Amino acid sequence: MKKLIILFFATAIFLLFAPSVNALLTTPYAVDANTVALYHLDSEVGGVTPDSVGNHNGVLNGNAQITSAGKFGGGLLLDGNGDYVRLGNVHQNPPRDYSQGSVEAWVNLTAAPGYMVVLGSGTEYGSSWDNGWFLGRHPGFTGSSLGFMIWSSGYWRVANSGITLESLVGGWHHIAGTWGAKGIEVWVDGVLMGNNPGWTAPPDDPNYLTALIGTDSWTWATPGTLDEVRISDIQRDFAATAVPLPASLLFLAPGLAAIAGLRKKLRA
Ligand SMILES: [Ca+2]
Ligand SMILES: [Ca+2]
Repeated sequence: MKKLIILFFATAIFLLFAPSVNALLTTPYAVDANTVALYHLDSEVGGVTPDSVGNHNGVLNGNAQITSAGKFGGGLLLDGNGDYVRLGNVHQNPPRDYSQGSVEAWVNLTAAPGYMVVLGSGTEYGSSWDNGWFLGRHPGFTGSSLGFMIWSSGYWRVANSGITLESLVGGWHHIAGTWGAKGIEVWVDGVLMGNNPGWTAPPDDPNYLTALIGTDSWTWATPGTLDEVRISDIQRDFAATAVPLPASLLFLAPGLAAIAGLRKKLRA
């Protein structure tokens, strides 16, 4: 009987504390109070793809097209040469908090160019001057890795993930960058891969000309499919959300213990 009781508690404790499953989102985001702009990239009409917030619809350029093969429903297919979506300044009209922020996307890369931007902001496409945020690879600042950087006090302030773009090719990955009180952060697949906690100031210019999906002002294009692009005015925490075990499993604990006890009795 004593062993049975021990077994019962051991089983119950195991089930209570069994490692919970970590998972990134499995359904598209909904707009919340901190969503500045959100693109499901499921549709376009006349070359315009909707912003779920409703203020900054994206304009497809080059050969950019909506494909059915996104992460969640449709996605944005880019050939890596002149393809992008222009958003305008998503922090104006109406004005949004620029003191902190997050930018993120799901990416399924087909290649890893030396210079590549998934999400960027600054001057116009082709104007060769970025001065907002930069989620991608810049060999001069992020080496061979994916990095996130902001143009702040007249220079790039960087968080480097240490993950090469090459290692991200050929599968879906969630990538994100944030700025604000926690410093600059870069996230990959729900893990904080690099940060710069000492730099808490925002990018310099809230009146940047435009944000771009899939490239930047230098035309450093991303080849592949993008989905679920979101820009927020808080520093989001992208740590993969713990999924609690279903309650039904906990109810199994006494049953498992009873079965174990019964077997013991039968053997006796
Ligand atoms: Ca989608
Ligand atoms: Ca093209």
